[in-house]
Amino acid sequence: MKLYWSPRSPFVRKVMVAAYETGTADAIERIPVVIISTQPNDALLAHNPLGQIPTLVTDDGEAVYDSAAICHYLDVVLGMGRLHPAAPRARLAAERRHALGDGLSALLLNWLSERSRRQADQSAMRIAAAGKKLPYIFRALEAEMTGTDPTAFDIGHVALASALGYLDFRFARDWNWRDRHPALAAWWQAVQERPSMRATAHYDELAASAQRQER
Ligand SMILES: N[C@@H](CCC(=O)N[C@@H](CS)C(=O)NCC(=O)O)C(=O)O
Repeated sequence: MKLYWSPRSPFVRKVMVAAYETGTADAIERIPVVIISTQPNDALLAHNPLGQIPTLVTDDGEAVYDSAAICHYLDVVLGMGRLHPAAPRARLAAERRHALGDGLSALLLNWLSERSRRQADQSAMRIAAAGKKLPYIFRALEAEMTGTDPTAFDIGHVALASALGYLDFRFARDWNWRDRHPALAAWWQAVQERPSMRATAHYDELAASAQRQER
């Protein structure tokens, strides 16, 4: 199967973490894509009308999107369903964590895109609105991780880890959350050691190639 992929996307990372956790990573051929929000990618649109990554194309030619559906496909259709608990309450808790992680990733992507615009075009109100939500999100995350089984790792944990990884990748200098959220910080420290997290670390291939050209 083929995955339209970028090393800079938190949603792609979530899918790749799920792939390593479910033992399906070796069956995935990664197709690198550079996403430019103002220029939808034609090759991607041929499979996904939303023009977004991650998009998976199965060996039968079926397109699967978005990241939640791809994780479900890898884990429940191809795998043993270990990331998607079957018990209703456990599943509900996992899906809420999943939503929180994906919501944080989306907020960070919007924030980065707003911040990347020319100063005169930036909306101070949008940036302030994102800033207002962050403490609420981190309070919820701290509550999630307080008194929890530190070894549990379901699809919600995959999404949370992907969002925190993206925060470290793009906003490490802007938002020091660790001191005020010790349970979350301890969880995050431990989770980064998982082989699935180590195998999927973000990098900016565009910045690296621009630096090489300058030399
Ligand atoms: N809900 C989607 C969000 C994916 C997403 O936002 N992908 C970004 C890159 S990280 C993208 O492709 N943006 C291009 C666009 O929206 O046109 C998912 O979970 O897969």
